[in-house]
Amino acid sequence: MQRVIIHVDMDYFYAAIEEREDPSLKGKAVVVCMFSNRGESGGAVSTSNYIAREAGIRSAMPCKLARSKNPDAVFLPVRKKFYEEVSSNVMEILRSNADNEDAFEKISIDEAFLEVTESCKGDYSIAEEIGMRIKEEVRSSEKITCSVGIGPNKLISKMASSYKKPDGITVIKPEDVTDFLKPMPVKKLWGIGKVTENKLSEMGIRTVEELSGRDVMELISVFGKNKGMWLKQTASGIDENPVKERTATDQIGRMASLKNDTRNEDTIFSLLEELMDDVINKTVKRKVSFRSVTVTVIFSNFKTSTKSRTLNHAVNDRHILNENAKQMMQRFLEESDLNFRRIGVRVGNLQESTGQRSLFDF
Ligand code: DCP
Ligand code: MG
Ligand code: MG
Repeated sequence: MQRVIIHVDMDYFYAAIEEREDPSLKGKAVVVCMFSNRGESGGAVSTSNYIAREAGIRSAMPCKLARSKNPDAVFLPVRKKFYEEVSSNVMEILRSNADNEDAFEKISIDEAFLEVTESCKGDYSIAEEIGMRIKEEVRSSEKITCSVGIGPNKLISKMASSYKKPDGITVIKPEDVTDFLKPMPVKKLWGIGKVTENKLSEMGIRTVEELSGRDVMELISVFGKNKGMWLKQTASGIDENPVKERTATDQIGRMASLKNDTRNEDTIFSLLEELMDDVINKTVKRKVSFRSVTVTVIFSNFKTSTKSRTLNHAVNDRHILNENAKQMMQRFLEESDLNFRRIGVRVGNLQESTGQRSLFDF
């Protein structure tokens, strides 16, 4: 049987929760800001409600800039812990609408995939009823809205949920996939970033239809085998990835702001040490080894960049973490002349360290 997948994304999630908590915000522009440890002058926009978006306020924009775009907007600090509680309530509702416990995949604090192939027996009108029911359950339980996308795979359902927002529902049956994708600019394809968009544009490709019409060999010659094949498939609306739980606990990480924007190596590396100590202590406490190391830098202009390495095998070793994270951080320093604002390190692909010893044990 052809799969039927639902993707749900909450509408202006953090700001919607704030509106719910304070009815006096209704009708006003609301901006939720991640203030840095330097107080209200720093910080970036986490999200804003749709009234604020009319003034051009967007996620990741400096709060200062947002304020200049709409001085009357209400600015509120992020309350992440609280949003996480709301998120887990929502996720429980979504999970309970999936075919079974395992047919569920949370992909961020406000969105998830669920497979409903069996519940709807491949019938899209039943799938739509499930989608409507989810919206109703979320609304009555949490007093916030979400947008729902339904399609034959994750790619299509994900793109469908953002097609009509807020409070939308979009159903794309297998026979409608091509028409749905055709006119879209390639950057709307899930997984295509700025760099790929620019490369495609240089090749004269702007729409998904133009991309799907290109010969796969041509795409491979520009992007390499994996990416080339992926582009061709994605433009054709094909995505065979299963809906599968990726527990949030598959990673352990820490992030922190530098006291001032800086490129001073001592300052940066000493904060990195602190973060790595924390991370390694958590892995020890949880008795896990890791196979990947990721370093993130947020630059003074709020641009965010990450580097990752996969190790040959899982380890729990402070020195290996140190060495890899430092090398990646060094690369960041070499590649950019911007000041660093915030840095982070995390380990992933965690495995239980079953009695296996590492340098760290000695
Ligand atoms: N978020 C953040 N910083 C970003 C992007 C998002 O802190 N740069 C947080 C705030 C959002 C939440 O994640 O509320 C979910 O992100 P979405 O991209 O789903 O955006 P929203 O839910 O806010 O709005 P939309 O209605 O467009 O989904
Ligand atoms: Mg959202
Ligand atoms: Mg989202």
